[in-house]
Amino acid sequence: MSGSSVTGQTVVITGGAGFIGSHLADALVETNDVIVLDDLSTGARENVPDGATFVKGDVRDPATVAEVTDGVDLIFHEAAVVSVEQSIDEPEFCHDVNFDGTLQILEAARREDARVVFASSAAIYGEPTSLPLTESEPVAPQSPYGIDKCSADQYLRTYHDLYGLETVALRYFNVYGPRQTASDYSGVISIFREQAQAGEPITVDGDGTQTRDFVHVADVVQANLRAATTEHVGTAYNVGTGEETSIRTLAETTQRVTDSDSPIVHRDPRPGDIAHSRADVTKARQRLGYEPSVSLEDGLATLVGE
Ligand code: NAD
Ligand code: UD2
Repeated sequence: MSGSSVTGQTVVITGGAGFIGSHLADALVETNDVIVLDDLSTGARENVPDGATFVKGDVRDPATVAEVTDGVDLIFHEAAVVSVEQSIDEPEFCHDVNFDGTLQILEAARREDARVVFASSAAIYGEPTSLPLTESEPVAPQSPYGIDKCSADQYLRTYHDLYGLETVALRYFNVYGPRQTASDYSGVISIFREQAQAGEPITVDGDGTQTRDFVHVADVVQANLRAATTEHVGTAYNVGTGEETSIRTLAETTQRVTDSDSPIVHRDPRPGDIAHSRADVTKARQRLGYEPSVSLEDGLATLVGE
């Protein structure tokens, strides 16, 4: 995994049994003391690499967080309820986890003087006013999920400005890769791949002209490793590729890469869906040395046979 090296650290990865967190654990476990805190609500124990210490627990619980972060140098905070739809159905529960849970982590980091690298989201921008999206794009989250990510993202900067805590928020665009579970709520790439490999119709919402910036999990890990050692802290960085792909093109590419006979069918558009999304990654490139390295075609190939 490219990116500046993190070695000899005591590292906590919340959500480390999940899709992104477990790839982060894989990248760190050989050269660091890695502790994974996860309640296994959507993560899987088998995702956690051998050599990591696994603690089943909740980021909302102060005693658990205090125990797990005792003596920690670096915290990657990935744990969250990631479903936008679930945040709309259960805003209070998702606020508890995604906002209050993050505050627990920030308070623990303040006690331990540990760096926090936080999984923020392009969801904080809502419908872009211009593309590509820079970090100075006005925030306008459209879901409780986006609001909680936006608030937490701002808290990281404030904890740096008020207490001198080393914090970095990484605003992930649409992440895909091995171990992303396909469910009604998961990313479109995992859903299309599962449909194509099962020979089921590939379901495009609306006319499929809507676009997203799909970033492979290997590049998200790269960004996290660079954020862990950068001197440019107390700020946020977009993590994407700078390329946008239409959902219709994604469906056709998935069909081809999986050599599937699945037909592509169009459904009703998703209410409130964002029309276009594409990251400007200049700030991460210049300050972190981040360089997206996995093309969508190559990235999709890593999923075939998963
Ligand atoms: P995921 O669901 O695989 O990972 C989340 C992990 O957090 C799971 O292992 C889950 O069990 C754990 N978790 C949830 N609630 C918890 C709690 N209360 N206490 C402890 N652990 C808890 O999803 P992911 O895609 O790997 O997301 C990781 C992070 O990246 C999340 O913060 C998500 O909001 C953010 N993110 C993801 C994307 C994407 O496209 N996947 C985009 C933007 C931001
Ligand atoms: C949301 C979050 C993002 C991240 C992501 C999880 C926002 C603005 N963004 O992104 O932060 O958490 O979810 O991956 O909240 N689609 C289809 N057919 C399907 C499924 C989806 O056409 O079977 C379309 C969907 O209508 C949308 C696009 O694919 O236009 C992307 O949907 P998504 O759920 O993968 O991710 P998105 O962009 O809503």
